[in-house]
Amino acid sequence: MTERALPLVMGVVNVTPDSFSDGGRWFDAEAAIAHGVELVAQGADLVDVGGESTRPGAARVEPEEELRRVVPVIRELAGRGIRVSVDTMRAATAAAAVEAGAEIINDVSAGLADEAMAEIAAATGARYVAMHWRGHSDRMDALAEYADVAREVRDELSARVDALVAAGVAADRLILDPGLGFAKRGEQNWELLARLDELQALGFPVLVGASRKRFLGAMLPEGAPVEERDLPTAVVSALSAEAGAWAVRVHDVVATRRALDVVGAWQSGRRG
Ligand code: PMM
Repeated sequence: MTERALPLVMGVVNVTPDSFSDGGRWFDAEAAIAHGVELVAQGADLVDVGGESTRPGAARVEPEEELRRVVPVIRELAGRGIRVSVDTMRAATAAAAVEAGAEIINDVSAGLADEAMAEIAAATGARYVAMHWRGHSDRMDALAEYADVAREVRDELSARVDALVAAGVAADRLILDPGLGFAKRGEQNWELLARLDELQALGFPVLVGASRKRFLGAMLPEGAPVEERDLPTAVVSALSAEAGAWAVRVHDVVATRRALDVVGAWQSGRRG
């Protein structure tokens, strides 16, 4: 049995007033910074700072407002030695975030939302998460049509890799993400998770972002609070570890850390 490294835990810091998953509780630089520090204390390996909600149906945030939200938070967290990614689809925000200390650009559109992104990603030399995306949140539910979801997500991401590399992004800086919930219905998310190996076959690290998403809420009793999605999220983290994911992006770091501790103990049992 081969020993595999456990995935990194990426803790979510949303600096937004309208995120579905934490109700905008961290819409304030100081609160966001404190939350990022707390997530690291709980065992996050890096924190993902975003200033624009991508919840289904969400409207876009003005570029200046997005910058105003994320840059001070990133500067402070990175200044404290915390590894930071910036969750943005905008090249200008990505550039400012890297200048402020972010080491990863997490672009849920894989460069499709802003044609300047690939060039900026190349120029910064930052690592770059290319997530599978078909369109903005106000219309993504209508775009969830696939004959074979795992094959199409892999092929569409592979095309993005080609475009990014052609624009100068080094292949060894790339991380891929199946984009759970983005133009995907419940059963399509499960199929993508079950067939994660097909995405990994492209040869890049894979990030899994299932945390608190609708398809997990659908397993719970009607009206269950969003925090109840943290247990199913942690189980997805454990299974993602077994599937060889590079990182998991989660809101509740404690639960995922515990789940990964269990996976680690199980794996060490295999070694005897
Ligand atoms: N999901 C959300 C936001 N950013 N980034 C990546 N790479 N993968 C994801 O699945 C993803 C993401 C959804 O919004 P949230 O921040 O409210 O969870």
